[in-house]
Amino acid sequence: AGWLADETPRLDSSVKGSAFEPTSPRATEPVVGPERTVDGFAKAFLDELNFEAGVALKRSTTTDQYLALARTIRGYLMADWLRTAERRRQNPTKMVGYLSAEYLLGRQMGNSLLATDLGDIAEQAMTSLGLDFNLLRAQEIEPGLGNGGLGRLAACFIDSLASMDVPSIGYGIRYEYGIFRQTFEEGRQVEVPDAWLSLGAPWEFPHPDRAVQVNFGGTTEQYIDGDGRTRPRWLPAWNVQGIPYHYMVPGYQNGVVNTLRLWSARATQEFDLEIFNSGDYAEAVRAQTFAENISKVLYPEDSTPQGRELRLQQQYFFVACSLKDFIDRTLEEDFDLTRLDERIIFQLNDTHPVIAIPEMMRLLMDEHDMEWAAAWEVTSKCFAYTCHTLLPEALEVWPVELMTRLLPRHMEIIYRINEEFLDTVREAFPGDELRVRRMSVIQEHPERAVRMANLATVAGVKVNGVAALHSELLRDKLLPDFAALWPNKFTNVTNGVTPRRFIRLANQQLSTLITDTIGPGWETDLERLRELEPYADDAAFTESFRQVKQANKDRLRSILSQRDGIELPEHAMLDVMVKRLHEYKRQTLKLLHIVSMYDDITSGRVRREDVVPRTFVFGAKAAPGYFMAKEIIFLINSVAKTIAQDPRVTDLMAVAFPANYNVTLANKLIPAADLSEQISLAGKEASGTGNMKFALNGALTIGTDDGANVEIRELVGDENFFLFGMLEPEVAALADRGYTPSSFYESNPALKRAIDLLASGHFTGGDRSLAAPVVDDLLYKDRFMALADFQSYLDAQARVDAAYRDVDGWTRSAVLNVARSGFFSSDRSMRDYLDRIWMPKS
Ligand code: GLG
Repeated sequence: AGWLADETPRLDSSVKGSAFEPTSPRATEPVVGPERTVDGFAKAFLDELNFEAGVALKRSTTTDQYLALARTIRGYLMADWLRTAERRRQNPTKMVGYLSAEYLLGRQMGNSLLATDLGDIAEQAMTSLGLDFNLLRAQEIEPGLGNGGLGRLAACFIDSLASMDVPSIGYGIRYEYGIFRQTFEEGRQVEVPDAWLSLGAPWEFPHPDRAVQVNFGGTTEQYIDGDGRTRPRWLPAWNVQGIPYHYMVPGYQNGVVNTLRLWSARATQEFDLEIFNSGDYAEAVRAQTFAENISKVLYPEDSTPQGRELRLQQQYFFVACSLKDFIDRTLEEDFDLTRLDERIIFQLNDTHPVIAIPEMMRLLMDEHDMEWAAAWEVTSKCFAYTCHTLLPEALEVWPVELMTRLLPRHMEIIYRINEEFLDTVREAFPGDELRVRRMSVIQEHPERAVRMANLATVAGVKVNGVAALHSELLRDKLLPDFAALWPNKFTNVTNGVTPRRFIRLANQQLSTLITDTIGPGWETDLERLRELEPYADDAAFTESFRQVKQANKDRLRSILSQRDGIELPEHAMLDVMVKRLHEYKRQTLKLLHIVSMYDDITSGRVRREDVVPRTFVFGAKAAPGYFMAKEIIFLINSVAKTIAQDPRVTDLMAVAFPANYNVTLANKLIPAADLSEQISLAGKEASGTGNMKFALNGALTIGTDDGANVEIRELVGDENFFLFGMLEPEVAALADRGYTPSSFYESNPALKRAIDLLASGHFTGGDRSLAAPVVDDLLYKDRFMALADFQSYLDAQARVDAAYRDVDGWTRSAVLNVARSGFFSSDRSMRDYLDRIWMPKS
């Protein structure tokens, strides 16, 4: 028996080519998926359950069934995945490498069913087996590998890239714990770990055989190489392994499946073995835990930097894995690295992956023998940087001390990049040492530290902001010195959202109405929504449109009742503010409006019959260490509870704050909303993307002149948008004059009443101290000028009420919001990135 002799394991550590390179000599296997029929699906499902999981249907749990269903669906994507990879390998062209520390993916099943157009077949197959399809779908725990807008944007972008068949790969981190699950205890946020992998992970493909080693610490030294040249080298002190986990990124019904490659950290075997052989088993296990900590948990910080050593380890870890993966495994063998920019452009999603720049220099010089000048020449063509903020305190800086300790070789490279860069500055602006200091990649005060945004701007081909206003302020206020030196480096790409997940999946009824009205195809050509404009005055269409909105509201009421035990009134305007809890976003301004409305009703200042009934919905997580944000959550919950228990108002207002706002809940909430709250202080919200989702689902926006609100208003028209508040230059002028919130409090009776009522303890069981942190901050600090915008906000809310009373007028505006928001498809964003940054024509 010859096969008995062939048992010696052959270790193959030289895996070459991208993920699915067949190791057999057969270059292409004919890949066929399971049959696209109800019976074929049911059979594939039973095969998964019986032969992969080893469970009989009648003994199976809901979890077994969910896992088998997920694996069945992914089976249908597999052939397309293999084919896409093969096609790209056969015809290597320039690729996009999206480097992002966050991907807020949301549930995978619905999206996969939509991409494969298997929804009906899958549902019927489950029914034929006596299973509840929707119950199974509800089992999925969404991968919450991101905090908010930045992570969700990355997820929308990879969806668009696949739907547009752009050769691309997403690189990131497979956090074992994603964004925490939020619960409330006595109205206060309590964080629970998000063990999203605990019941199995049917959407991922681990490849431990393709591990990559990542080094840390130690020192550098000079040595003489074979050609007698003095060269630097890194003598690292410790290392870990990065294990790639692959996720399918299906395009929308186009046979394309791209890859998202997320890295998980593991202790290296040598490390392990050495200690193990010394007899210290406990120490070996400890070392493993230490290594695996790197990808253990997502930092739950949003729009604030987290200057922790582990965070820098995470950043370098995933970036080092990704660059190595691309150069050693994805690129053709022996490709001339001086032409690397012909094969890849890495987009840096915020400063989190910026350490990739010195890492690329290190790889090219220390591992591929390139000289500095050649390495810099090509490195400075391979990266582009997207900035997502305007708050200067949110830009990452890493202490030189930490950087030197963790990545000594990179620190050397950064110094040299900076030296040469500062020479350029001195040449362009002779004698201007102040400017040199401002632009330096290294800051000197309050401690020596590396400014990651400066590094990205120096090395990047382009720097972009995420909405027109933001890109302008980024260029003129945040990085004006760089803009003076390199005016052409700066560009804008306004954010977008995927219409597949946020219209087709989230709002099936609206999607059907749209398709019935303008025909199919708008999901990948969203400007076609314009064709709805004439129907804004069509009685039959607007009636259907209203019915869709009402159905979405009814669905939401039943979800909130089941999910959170929140009972909402049947007929009321649904006024929604969902986003991370942040002072600049001004949830407190919304709260002041609610308290003011409550006060007007209870004090008899307005007649009950003049009140437009409203349901206010909040959804927001606060960073666990963000004291004020957590106090604001507590106060919102306190106000919600008091209002719910006050019979004087319960028929006119309700406040709901369902816990754990996430992508899954967003998909239920947004389609139901009448009014979208986008009320940040002008100049502070870089873009916002929730604002786009609401407009596309037929909510009207009440908003400041900030971020992408500006472009939404321009497109939908002033008369279909409720604008309020100071403009950015007015904000800047007020800040310069010196802002004193108490003067607004003293001079505005309505504002004074609202704040006094909040402060009185009325909403906090008579305990004034419980409201004090928020109230005192508003009165004496109010960094984001909520009080200055209060009156303007109230006036706009009065306009909202008046508009809502005119049912036809409101519907008309809502339809026009949908029809005119096609610009906000992330497909358009991707086209802009391609044209302006990744593959410019000129
Ligand atoms: C940021 C900004 C948002 C922006 C998002 C995506 O705060 O305004 O829409 O990125 O660009 N940190 C974020 O979530």
